[in-house]
Amino acid sequence: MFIDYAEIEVRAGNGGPGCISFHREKYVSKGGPDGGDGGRGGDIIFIADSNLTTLLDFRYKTKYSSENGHPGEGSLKTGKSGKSTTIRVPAGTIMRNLDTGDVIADLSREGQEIVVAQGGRGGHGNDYFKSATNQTPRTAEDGRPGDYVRLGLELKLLADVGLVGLPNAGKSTVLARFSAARPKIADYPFTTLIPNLGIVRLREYKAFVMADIPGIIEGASKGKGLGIEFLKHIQRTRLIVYLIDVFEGNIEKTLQVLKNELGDFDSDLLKRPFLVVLNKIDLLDDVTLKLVSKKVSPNYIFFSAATGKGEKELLTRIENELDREK
Ligand SMILES: Nc1nc2c(ncn2[C@@H]2O[C@H](COP(=O)(O)OP(=O)(O)OP(=O)(O)O)[C@@H](O)[C@H]2O)c(=O)[nH]1
Ligand SMILES: [Mg+2]
Repeated sequence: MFIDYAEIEVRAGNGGPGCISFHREKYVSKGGPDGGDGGRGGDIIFIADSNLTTLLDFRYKTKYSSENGHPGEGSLKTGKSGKSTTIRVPAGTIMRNLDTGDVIADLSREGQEIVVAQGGRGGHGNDYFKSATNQTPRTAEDGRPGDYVRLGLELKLLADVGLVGLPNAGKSTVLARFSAARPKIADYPFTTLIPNLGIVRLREYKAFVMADIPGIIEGASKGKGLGIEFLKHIQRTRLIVYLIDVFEGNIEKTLQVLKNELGDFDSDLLKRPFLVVLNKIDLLDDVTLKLVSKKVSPNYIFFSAATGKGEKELLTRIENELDREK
């Protein structure tokens, strides 16, 4: 499981101070107290947004606060409340109070909202303190402090798309092409030792998570190569992309090898929607390319992670599959 994690501090607004004031009017002497209460401080509110996919922003901005309540005023005017701050987090974010360790919220549903820190109540103005024995109170209260909470945010990132292929097929190159992830890429097998994850943005509010995992060889389920323990990282992906080097002598056989290994690990993986992508087409001349395309299923996608040729079709096909799965 990939986990995105961030620690932040939030501070709700303090209540505004109460006001000390006495009623003043021409020809009226000794007006009574009329200091109003301070306004409430603003809250800190979190809301789940399924368009967001990472907690990355929270590593850059770690402190959040809300406006304090405004002071009370004469003529019994209550101060204005401070503005609350609403913070959007990816749906699926779990929030923990770092000081107590308690889980405060599990914002799993889109639009779900929670007030994590409450603004302080405003202080009473002097009008509040008048009594039979004290008709001219000269005291007012300060506002109460707003809540301060240290929060741990945790997001389990589930890959939507898993790249599966023999070593050297170009899986890491694909991830690097489409996302900001920078996995190691090299011209030898087993470059990737642990899964990498990247976010592929399709357009402003549409993105998916792609996982690049180590190469798989025949017998991997029996421990050959790097084994297949890491396949657990794609167990919950919604789409599997088999990436095959177009130079492979026998594309169908390679596909079968990959499927067999996946099936040995978890037969459910074979029921998952999948695409077959033939990579490195930049290395073929047009004539050879045509010959290959006649030999394989018309559903296969021809692509070059190096030049980007065919990327529009690939991304459209991935998007269609993911939309269908929702
Ligand atoms: N010409 C060409 N070379 C490519 C293309 N895609 C990847 N390569 C090269 O193929 C080699 C292997 O690429 P990687 O992305 O490391 O392959 P991988 O599938 O992640 O390999 P492992 O992590 O070892 O399983 C590198 O030298 C890449 O530069 C492509 O579309 N065209
Ligand atoms: Mg790799």
